[in-house]
Amino acid sequence: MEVYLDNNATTMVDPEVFKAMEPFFCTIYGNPNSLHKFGAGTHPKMVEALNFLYDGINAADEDDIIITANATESNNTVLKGIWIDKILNGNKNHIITSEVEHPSITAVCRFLETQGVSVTYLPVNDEGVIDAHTVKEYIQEDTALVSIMWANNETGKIFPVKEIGAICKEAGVPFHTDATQAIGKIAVDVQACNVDYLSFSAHKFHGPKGIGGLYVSKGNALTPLLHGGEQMGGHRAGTVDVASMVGMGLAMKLAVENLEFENTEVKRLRDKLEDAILELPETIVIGGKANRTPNTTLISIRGVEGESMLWDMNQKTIGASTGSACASEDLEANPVMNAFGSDSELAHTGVRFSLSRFTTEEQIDYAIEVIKKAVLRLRAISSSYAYTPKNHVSQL
Ligand code: C6P
Repeated sequence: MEVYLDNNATTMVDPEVFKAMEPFFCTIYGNPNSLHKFGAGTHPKMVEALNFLYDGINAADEDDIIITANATESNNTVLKGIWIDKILNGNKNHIITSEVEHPSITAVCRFLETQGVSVTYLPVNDEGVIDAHTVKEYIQEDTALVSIMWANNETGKIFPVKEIGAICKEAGVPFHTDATQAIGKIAVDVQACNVDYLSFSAHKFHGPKGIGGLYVSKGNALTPLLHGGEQMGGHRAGTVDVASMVGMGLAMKLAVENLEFENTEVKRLRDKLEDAILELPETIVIGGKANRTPNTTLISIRGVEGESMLWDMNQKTIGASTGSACASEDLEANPVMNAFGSDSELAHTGVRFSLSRFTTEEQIDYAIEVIKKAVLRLRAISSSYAYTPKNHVSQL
């Protein structure tokens, strides 16, 4: 049996989405900016896709949704746009973010620091989230942007975006949230949360790879990252990948329709898997169980290297991860676990399991069986497990 439990890295394209994309490769293939019928023929489905995206995040008609290549591009567009417009050409010089953002935020912030920008990286509390009031404490006169993710990709922890949005609104500071891991898992409402910029990637919610979006609230347009043609109203140059845009739109619609299922059935299977692993001694859910996306669990299994666990599971055709897929070749301790103040052993023992609406009960039963055996095997040969005090983990 094959079991894919790495849906926070990417998801299978929903077959319905794939079917909707197919005509746009060999039949309706015109350039949407061409004036002839081949170009115009793409428009109805593009408009429909855009409407699904607006509805999916409750964007207002006057707001903008820019189609990008992925969340990485959306995040870069916001941070670099703010830098150009509010810092280089304005009187601001400070950005607030968190210590546990995806590298497409933190690496850009590190780059901006080399350019003289001051960045505050807020730590997470014991539960793995930012306390909204710390955002308020750190906002300064020259703060150009607050960028805090909606949900963490490794722990699944949901951040208090509504409170942060309200704080930013009151302070007159633009608020960006990376909602890449929230869409399709929990309800996302940009208006209710006073969001100015929001990033997402279609492949995290059963759409295709290579396409994403950036929501921009009315009046908050930024200098584009990509200059060129007049596509996207001049906000993002380059011919739009129509097939992928159509796929992303439908994937968003289906994601919203499946939210209830995600928060009942997918959550039930995640909890079943988690509870079974937690029956093993000296295992903990990093950040605790409260307030998480329904599909994710990051579990530390003392004495078991995350990579060894992945190896054993892979032998039995189960795919999971030790954290972010883009850092999986990096043998440094997991930065998210470090942000919790975990010790170095714990930081190497996390395994992330992320389910989807396509995960089945049989797959979870099989995974439980394999994981339990793997933990016993790996602990039996682990010197660190044999020789350190048994209550080590429970003290954390
Ligand atoms: N996280 C993970 O395994 P792209 O690659 O641009 O489609 O998505 C980037 C991205 C941005 N923000 C968050 C919160 C994300 O989780 C990701 C992708 C994957 O956790 C791959 S590194």
